[in-house]
Amino acid sequence: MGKINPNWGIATKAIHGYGPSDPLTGAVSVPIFQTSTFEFKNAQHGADLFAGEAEGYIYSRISNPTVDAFEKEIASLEGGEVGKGFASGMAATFNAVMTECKAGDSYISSETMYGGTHAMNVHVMPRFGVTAHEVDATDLNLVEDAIKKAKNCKMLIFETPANPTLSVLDIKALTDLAHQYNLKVMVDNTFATPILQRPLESGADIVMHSATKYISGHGDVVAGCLVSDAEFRARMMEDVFIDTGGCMAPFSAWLLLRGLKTIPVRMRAHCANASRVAKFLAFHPKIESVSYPGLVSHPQHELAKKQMSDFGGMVTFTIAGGFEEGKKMMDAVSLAKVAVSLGDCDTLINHPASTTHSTYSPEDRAAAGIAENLIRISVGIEDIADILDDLNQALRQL
Ligand code: LCS
Repeated sequence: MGKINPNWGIATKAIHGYGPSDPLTGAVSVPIFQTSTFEFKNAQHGADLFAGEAEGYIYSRISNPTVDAFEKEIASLEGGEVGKGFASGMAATFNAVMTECKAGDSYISSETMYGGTHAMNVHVMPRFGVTAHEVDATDLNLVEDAIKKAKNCKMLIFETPANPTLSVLDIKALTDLAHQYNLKVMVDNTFATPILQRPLESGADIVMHSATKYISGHGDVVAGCLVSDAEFRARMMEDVFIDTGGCMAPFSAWLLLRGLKTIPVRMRAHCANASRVAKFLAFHPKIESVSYPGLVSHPQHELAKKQMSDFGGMVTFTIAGGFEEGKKMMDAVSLAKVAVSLGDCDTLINHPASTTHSTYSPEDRAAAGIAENLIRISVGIEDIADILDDLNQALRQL
């Protein structure tokens, strides 16, 4: 009973992908193993566990049964061998890059990334002698030039759709290119989720999530994860993870398991609502431009159709009159909440240049295509009529 079947559909995996019920009690909801440490059978057992000669739990900074269940679940959804949970998305990205790169090495990053990832690239990594080269990854020639010029290049990292521009990158083409140069490829799949896009199926080596977002879905946890093969995970555990402490808390894992059970239905609702919001804004006279991968006007609409099963819950737009008008609109919404983060049931509205992407210099923001007057909406799963009414009344006040 409760055995994982790799042929299950994605909605079944979302509910049963962590495996059988708790063997001790039969609890159907995975118990929260809220413990820091695990009792050894005797002193020799402790020594054997530390020497890797016995399997079992030692200490929750290394592993924990609730976190294990989440890791199995996310690996099942992404179609990867193993998962690893982290305290946050940034901890996941940092662990992945530090596993591949040491002092003297470099990696290539798309220039359009979450502001924290950009800051890690340009502020944090140089402190460790690791260089990130940021490039426009919509252009494969630029990526190849950067790989050729980079010294001891080990990795390519990118997000698609990207935060916040929603530009879409070709996972298969970038992965094939990077593999010609023996680079590991990590795709930040936060915006798409495994429901809409599974990068490992296109050959990528590592998938990363800010699980804070759609994986949780309820805006109640900060967490991250990676899905990869077992070799990468073992190397990461040994070289970086265990001794730097970015572990996921058991309660976070439990919230994420709970969130994941509904991710297929939530994503369907997010996509349907976002598509309506994008079309509404596209025809509104006070709106200058709208970006949504589902619109035919989106520069990579055809690629998005090929690579994703739907277009996601994020929409960005600019208002005629610039950020001053944008501020007025953001202050006039009443259902949507002015907040960072995304992927919650609640609609959230945000100005990236002054918040999530304020880590970029104005020049870097311009290069990354992040307009100073761009506004980002994480479209929630409220009734679409109420979301549109709210945006409409806010735009009327301009
Ligand atoms: N990757 C993407 C695409 C993100 O959007 C974020 C966070 C991260 C990684 C980092 O994950 P965290 O450590 O926060 O779990 N994005 C945020 C945003 O757009 N607003 O607030 C956080």
